[in-house]
Amino acid sequence: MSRIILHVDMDYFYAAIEEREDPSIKDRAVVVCMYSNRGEEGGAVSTCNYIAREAGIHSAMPCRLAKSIKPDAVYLPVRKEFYTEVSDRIMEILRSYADGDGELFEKISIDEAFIEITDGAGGDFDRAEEIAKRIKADVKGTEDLTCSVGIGPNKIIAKMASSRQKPDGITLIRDSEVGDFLKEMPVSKLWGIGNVTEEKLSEMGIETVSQLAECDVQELIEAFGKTRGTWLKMAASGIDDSPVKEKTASDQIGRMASLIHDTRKRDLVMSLLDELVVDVFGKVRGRNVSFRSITVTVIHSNFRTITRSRTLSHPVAEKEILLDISHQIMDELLDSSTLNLRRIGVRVGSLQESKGQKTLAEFF
Ligand code: DCP
Ligand code: MG
Ligand code: MG
Repeated sequence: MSRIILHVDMDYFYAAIEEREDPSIKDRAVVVCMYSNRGEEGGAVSTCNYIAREAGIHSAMPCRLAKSIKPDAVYLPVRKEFYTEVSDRIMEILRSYADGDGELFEKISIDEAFIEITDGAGGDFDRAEEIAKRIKADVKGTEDLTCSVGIGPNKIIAKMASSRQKPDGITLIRDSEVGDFLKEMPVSKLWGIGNVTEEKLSEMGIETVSQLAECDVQELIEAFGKTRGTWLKMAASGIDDSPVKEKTASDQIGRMASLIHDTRKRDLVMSLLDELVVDVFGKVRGRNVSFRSITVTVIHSNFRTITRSRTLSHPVAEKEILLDISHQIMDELLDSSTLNLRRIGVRVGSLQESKGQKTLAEFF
């Protein structure tokens, strides 16, 4: 059975958040600028909305140039912390759809992530498309932002598919369609190929992905070394076995689980929460780390996801604290809505190695 992987990328992310915060600018060109320490003159465009893109403005362009092209656009400074908060909430929503209780999830930048849904979709690409629609509706309903989704049998294909129809699109590439999808693509479009590789391939007479796929692997290995050469051949052939796995997973330990049936009965919810806490704490112990943040997630019967976190003043590794704070947060979450819960999760983050520190109990 083919894997099914989604890649989600938010549309004109920073500028879309600014539009949402101030709807009066929605019909105008909006440009978000990263000003350097040289002030407004030295800045570069972080991103812009699609109206500004039609005028020729794009990321990394000097702001001064953008202003000369379109003096009547709205220019706003980057508010990275604010966008990060929005991103964190979106990532929680996306994670809640991933197989393995949210384990098969990989955030790759502030506005994009891979979600494996092979099991969730029962291996069926049509069902995967329905899930993609639900995710888009969920993100739109919760954060009032749109995203584009690529669906494919592996990460490379999913990633390239998501940029096919932007904004607000879904692009589905089945296993059997991978060859056609890649065929006439220039090598520069293959995810993972940068300018240097592109130039080197061009010198070898390779311009398209299909040319690369047909190239003798030995020739690629001679030019790029074993690992990279083999990877190029595989990627161009649409083969990518790399797992969906959080790179920063080392900084978080969490678990999610479904309630036996949708409910908001406190004792049922808390007893599942306790099981999850015990499990998470076991892993904390196993890795000999302390944590500084605690996050509880609930997914309501209508699939709406809500997340709340607490950051402690210093790292701890105490089960009682984890239990206590998880309960507090869960009580708040139960209070905040009358809907039944479908799934719940608990996660600790901001991990630090416990350097031989012992808890009080271990001294006796
Ligand atoms: N970003 C940045 N500087 C860049 C590229 C991006 O600061 N050179 C920031 C701003 C973007 C965010 O990262 O909003 C996400 O990058 P994307 O490449 O996904 O671009 P957008 O989401 O803005 O647009 P698109 O709709 O094309 O995805
Ligand atoms: Mg984006
Ligand atoms: Mg992106």
